[in-house]
Amino acid sequence: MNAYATPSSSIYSSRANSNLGYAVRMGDINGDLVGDLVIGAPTYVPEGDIDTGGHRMGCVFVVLGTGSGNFPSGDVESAASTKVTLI
Ligand SMILES: [Ca+2]
Repeated sequence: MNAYATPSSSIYSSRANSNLGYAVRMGDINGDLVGDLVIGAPTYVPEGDIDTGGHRMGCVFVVLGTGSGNFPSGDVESAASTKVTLI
């Protein structure tokens, strides 16, 4: 048995120091009976916004699960269906 199975999905942030995955919860956000992910990135600074270093904004991303039981892979900016910026 392989203790390190290959993941079916991989989600990352191309934004430096975003701390994507600091908090992760799963639930059915859109009511389609398929599990979805809510992923926190407490120090995420959206593109175009100024990174002041000591006072980062943060974001919460919602990534919807697919009917096959997987999640989209790639940068969270494109994988997420919804992004909420915290200020
Ligand atoms: Ca769902």
